Amino acid sequence: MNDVDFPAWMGQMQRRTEAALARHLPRADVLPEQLHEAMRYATLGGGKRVRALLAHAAGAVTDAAPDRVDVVASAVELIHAYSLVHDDMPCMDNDVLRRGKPTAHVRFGEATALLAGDALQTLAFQLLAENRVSENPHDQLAMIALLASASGSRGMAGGQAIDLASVGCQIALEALELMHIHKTGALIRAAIVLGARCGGRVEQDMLTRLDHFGKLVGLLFQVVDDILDLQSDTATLGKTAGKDANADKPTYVSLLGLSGARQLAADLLEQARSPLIPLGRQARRLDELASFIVARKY
Ligand code: GRG
Repeated sequence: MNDVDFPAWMGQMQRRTEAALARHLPRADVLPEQLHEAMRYATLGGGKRVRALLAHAAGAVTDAAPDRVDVVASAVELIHAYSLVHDDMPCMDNDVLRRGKPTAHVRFGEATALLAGDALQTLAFQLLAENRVSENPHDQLAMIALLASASGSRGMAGGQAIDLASVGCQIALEALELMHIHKTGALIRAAIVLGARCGGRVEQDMLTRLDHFGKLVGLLFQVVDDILDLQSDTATLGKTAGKDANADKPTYVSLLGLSGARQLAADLLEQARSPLIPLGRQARRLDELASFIVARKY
């Protein structure tokens, strides 16, 4: 698998992630059927799986067994799917389209969507508690704690709270960065560190480098997301384009202009690559993923 080119590797890993998620999610014919159907609807059959790809690419740096990485990659994708379900609800971003199909609350109603998000989140932690992802039980507990803090009030949920509070406000670039380090960046960073920690060959210097890469790539992801929100269209994105400007949300484009945001993305890409250099060829999928994040069209 290491010999194939990047698009082939990405396709293989996306299919692998889809299969792992399909296995881990409750079957739709098991009670309560509608809740399980909503969980599967929100998680399967869409999404780039960037976080799972990053986990596998980081696992390659520490010679992690792909079966173990599947577990952390699935857990992170379940948290991501839950965040999208809740983010799309009328009490938050109030959107009707996600991954090219009606959002979960449009399809199943608000109460079921809320519960599906809740259940996706708890399933993520159940996976990490029930499946061995590290030789050392203390390390495994630390990995569970890492995912919890990346998802909670000091991570993604906290970033979302800052985001909701910043609508219609003028904020400085540093405040925007702080918001995105939490809202989008924390889970991306966790995916990378968790993937690496599945491996047997984990050195602190390696983890520090990967974490630094994750922080920069998380920001990069958001800068590109802001550019796409303005530049792309709803059909390509699979979600409503132009949402941020319409909602009067501060973005990298609103603060820096389009060319400033593009320049920032180029700078962040260059900075993100640098901590990978001493990790050599085993880090090449991470490097390729950083480029993919910049070049992506949706
Ligand atoms: C509700 C607790 C809670 C948090 C929501 C992540 C998030 C916080 C909201 C999503 C809103 C949003 C559009 C954020 C911009 C960055 C982002 C996470 C985009 C969607 O991620 P992709 O592009 O989606 O990886 P796919 O569909 O490819 O998985």
